[in-house]
Amino acid sequence: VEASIPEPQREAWTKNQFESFKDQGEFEKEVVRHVETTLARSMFNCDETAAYSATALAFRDRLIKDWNKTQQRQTFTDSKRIYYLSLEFLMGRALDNAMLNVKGKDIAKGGLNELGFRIEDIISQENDAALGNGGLGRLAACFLDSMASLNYPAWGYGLRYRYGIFKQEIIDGYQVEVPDYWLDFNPWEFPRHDVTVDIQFYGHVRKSQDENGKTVANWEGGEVVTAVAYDMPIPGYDTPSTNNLRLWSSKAASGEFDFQKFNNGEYESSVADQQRAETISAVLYPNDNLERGKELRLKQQYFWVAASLYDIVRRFKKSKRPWSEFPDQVAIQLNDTHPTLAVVELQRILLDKEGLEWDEAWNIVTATFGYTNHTVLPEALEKWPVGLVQHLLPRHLQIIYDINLFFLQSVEKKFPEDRDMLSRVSIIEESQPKMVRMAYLAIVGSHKVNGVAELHSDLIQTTIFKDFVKIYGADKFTNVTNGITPRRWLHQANPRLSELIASKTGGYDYLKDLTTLNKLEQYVDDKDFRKEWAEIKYANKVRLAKYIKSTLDITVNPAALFDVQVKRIHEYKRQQLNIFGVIYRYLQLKEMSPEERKKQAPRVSIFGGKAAPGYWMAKQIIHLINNVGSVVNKDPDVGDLLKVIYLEDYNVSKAEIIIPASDLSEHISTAGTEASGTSNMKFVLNGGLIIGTCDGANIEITREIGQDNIFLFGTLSEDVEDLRHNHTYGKHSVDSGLQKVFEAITTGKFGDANDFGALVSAVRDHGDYYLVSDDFQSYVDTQKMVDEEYKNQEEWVSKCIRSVARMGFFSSDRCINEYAEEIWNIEPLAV
Ligand code: Z2T
Repeated sequence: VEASIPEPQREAWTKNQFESFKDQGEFEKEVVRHVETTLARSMFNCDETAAYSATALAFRDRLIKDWNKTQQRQTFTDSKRIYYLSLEFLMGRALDNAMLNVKGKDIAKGGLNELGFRIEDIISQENDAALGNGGLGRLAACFLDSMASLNYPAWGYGLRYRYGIFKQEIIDGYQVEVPDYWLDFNPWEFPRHDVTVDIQFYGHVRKSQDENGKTVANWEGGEVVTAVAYDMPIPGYDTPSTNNLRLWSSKAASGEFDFQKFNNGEYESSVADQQRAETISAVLYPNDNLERGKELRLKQQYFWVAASLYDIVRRFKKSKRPWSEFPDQVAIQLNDTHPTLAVVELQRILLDKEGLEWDEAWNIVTATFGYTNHTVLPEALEKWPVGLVQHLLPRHLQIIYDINLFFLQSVEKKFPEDRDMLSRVSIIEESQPKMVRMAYLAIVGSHKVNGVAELHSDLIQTTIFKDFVKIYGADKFTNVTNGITPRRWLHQANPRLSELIASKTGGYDYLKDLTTLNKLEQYVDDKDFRKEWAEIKYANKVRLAKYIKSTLDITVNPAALFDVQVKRIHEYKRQQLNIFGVIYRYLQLKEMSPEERKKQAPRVSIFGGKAAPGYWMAKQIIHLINNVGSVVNKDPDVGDLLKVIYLEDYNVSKAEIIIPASDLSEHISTAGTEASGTSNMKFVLNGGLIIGTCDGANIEITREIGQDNIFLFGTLSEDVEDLRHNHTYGKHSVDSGLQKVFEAITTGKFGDANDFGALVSAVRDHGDYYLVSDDFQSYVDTQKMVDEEYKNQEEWVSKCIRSVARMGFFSSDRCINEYAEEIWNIEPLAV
């Protein structure tokens, strides 16, 4: 590395190697300096907000040096970079993570104590960076952590939303959305007012001849919006590598036109233009697994993609390499189809701006991109009306048509006798109105397509993309099972368990190679170890119980089984199955004699998660859960045996409290619908068991930890189609246990029966698309097994330890290494 650094910079380079604070004194001095100068306050006046700001700034100073050097090293060595394009990055809080990654948390804890603060209070001052909906956005955040920790030269590109996912309040049992303005004071972002890109929309295409008589396309007119870069440092764990997350913010272009308007006294319309421009990056669309086809969303996508590609191409051009080497320097991963316009934009740049021939350009494009699919749900597959694309991006539509033409010609050549094939695989759906199928465009424009768990990757190859497997061969399609970062999801969220694990596995190196967790297996039968393990779980449950008491004023018994389902509310995730099961349990308890009741295992059913604001059915589910809670929780017949809790505003920082406190968590989607799931991995890694269907990553978790350590139930994905078919032909009657539940609901036991009519009739009268009735018996029986097994605590804890020992596979480090080898062809940069 040294030799590749130009002489003048070499000295500066070798100074300032990776270091945290020398000692507590140095940290305190830095905090005081920031309070007194950067924040212009006196220590006398330093409250928790100021202490947070100063601590964050002190750590930020440390990160900046490593960050700069990482970027310089990548430039000097001219390494291939991976660019991860994602409309969502669900980062959560940054301070705790930064302290742990640079190994400065103990110093900070002591220093803050000395200054009169508790570190947990300071950490909790920070707003979550909640620029995502759920699994897809959190996966992107885990990937950033792994890419930095493994020293890959990687950039994330996204949008700097002024409002992240809304905050959820529960008022009278209903979800209420409150805007999440999170940017008030954000020490983790660096505005780069000098890094801007002008982005064009609308207008028209004029063809002309260049000096060689070649036809060239000129995209003219329309309007321009400026993208401004905001950078966030992404520190790796125990390495100086600090990568960059670049988020684009929109503002009005300061062109001639606006200036004139301003001078002509058209002040109001000039301000209106400004606001219209800023609208592009104003708000995150709050839908998980649903696309609604809004024009502003398409604008967001092109704005972000065009700015990012401009940036990437600009960086490549500095290397003065021939275009043919672009894919040797650049890999771009499409996180779902949201950034698919990048395929078209790169082809446009190469064709219209750089003058390459179609085939040469197209070979570069397809060698550069990889596409990750995250769902098979039809309502989530992106399609844009041709007319809208034509209007907003006229040149792009032409290029899409050309891509489609060449693609269909090659298909016709290969399958001359299959008449329907062309219309089936066409990027343009010949519907009314015509639609651009973004997933097909992403497949055609990429060299690799992957699903996110084995079952999911098999399903996409045999269902929604099966024609493309015929066309391109199976090698283009692959699986990369999702993973999670053990730094945040074990070490940060569950420090005591992390410490216990470190004491038995030879220190914290397990955080860099999670497979070494297997050393724990030899302690499964060690009574003392089991005791310590159980004590930690209990302490985590006490912490959650306190949180429940302080936010909801409900007392829960930490000795009860904590049964948790926290994730976005969606019919396919089947929170309705869970709450119907809870009602069934309640009805059984009510029927029992006091003696019988004494034999029952106490349970706390904990729910959390947001419904998309426009998803009426999901909101009905939230309402039902809350109403059941208000009946059950005050019923003296039931007492501690059953409590039903709805935790408000589930997000990353709350997950860090909830997940370590679970005994049992629920991952009960209709088989074949949940692409992977990632919270299932988090719960098991924190020593909780899971109840789940044979879906997504549950299947691989079972393979790794063994079927004795997981509670599986329900229909298999290969049977789903037949069952649904039976429903539509009326060959179906509602499960008898579930009928009792419905009777309780419809007789008004949980409030106005009319409120929940739709939830009941979805199952009873409208085909039960998510097979709630089919799986009900098996679910209830399996929950009964859980109750029995929980009574034998020694055995239960053994299962938990054994499971954790076998979870090494689910690190996002393993996952990133697979992407790097199989898709990106990229190597870590030694430090
Ligand atoms: C999302 O969170 C997921 C898939 C989507 O498909 C969209 C969103 Cl916002 C378009 C989730 C999957 O539902 C989940 O199974 C998976 O674990 C996660 O992405 C990460 O791959």
